[in-house]
Amino acid sequence: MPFDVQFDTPASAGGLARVVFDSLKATPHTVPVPLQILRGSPNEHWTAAEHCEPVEHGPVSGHADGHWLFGQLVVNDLLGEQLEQRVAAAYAELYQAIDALGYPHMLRVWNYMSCINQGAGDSEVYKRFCVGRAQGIAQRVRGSGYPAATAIGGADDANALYISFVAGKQAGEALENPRQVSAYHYPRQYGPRSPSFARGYVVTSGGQRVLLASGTASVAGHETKWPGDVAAQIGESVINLRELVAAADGDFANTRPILRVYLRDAGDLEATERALEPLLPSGASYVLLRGDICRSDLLVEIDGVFHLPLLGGEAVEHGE
Ligand code: 3EB
Repeated sequence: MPFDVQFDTPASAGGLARVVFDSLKATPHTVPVPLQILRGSPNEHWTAAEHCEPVEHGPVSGHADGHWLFGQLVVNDLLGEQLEQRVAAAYAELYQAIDALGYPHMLRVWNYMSCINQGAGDSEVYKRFCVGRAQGIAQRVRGSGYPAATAIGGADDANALYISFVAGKQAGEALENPRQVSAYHYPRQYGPRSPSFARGYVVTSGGQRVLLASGTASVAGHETKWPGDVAAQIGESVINLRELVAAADGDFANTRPILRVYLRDAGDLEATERALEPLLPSGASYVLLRGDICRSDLLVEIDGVFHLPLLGGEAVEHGE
């Protein structure tokens, strides 16, 4: 198993990361997600097969086990004229850090930022974030492609960008969704620079495969489906997740995913649970968080981790 993710474990030392929801405070032992919890666990615990040690490089800190690195970086004073430059600098530092620490393959990135939908047209914070991110990772994206990613708004008063990530000593495989235009090929209407992320990323190790699913919303082709209808958007999002799992040769119904569900309007909580519960595999667990989705007509987004069976005929690592 490359790594495992569980909700609601008692605070314990060790592991790759303890992700704490509804928190603004990064500590050497915790990775904050600055979004209010509407339902579910206060934390996510990422564990690894090997012993984990703290690592640090410049503004990036985290834990690593020799195969995987879970790290974080907080950008303060995000908003203002320098937003693109600040994001670009943060991403450049991120990629410098994973190189220097010996985990050069970026697998998965979460971006939680203040005021994501503030500003009109190309001046919207999310679109400017995309410009900065693209500048910061220019030349740095390797053969394995872009990482999986999430970009969600919240903690508007914090005026900050909370980046957390998983990087690997070895690359895995970036994955696209056949129902969706790749985000990095979105047309101009969505902003001056298309979003730099893959729909998912698959890592294989120790005979196991793990799919890290990007933020998945009600987008088919490149268009928003079902504006104004949260239940229908959930249906479309789950179809997209199912297709993504199928693209990784998995069977959605037989997975036990650990999900983060982001909801724009806390008043949609009950409608969301009603729509979501029957669509998820029985082994699924999720936390519901209050967050703004990067397109203002999107009401809900879902990301998470799926453990998949090893593909038939694939070599299992030797040496055990
Ligand atoms: C979409 O499908 C919804 O910019 O990192 C989802 C996941 C979305 C990640 C990102 C944006 C990002 O286009 C938006």
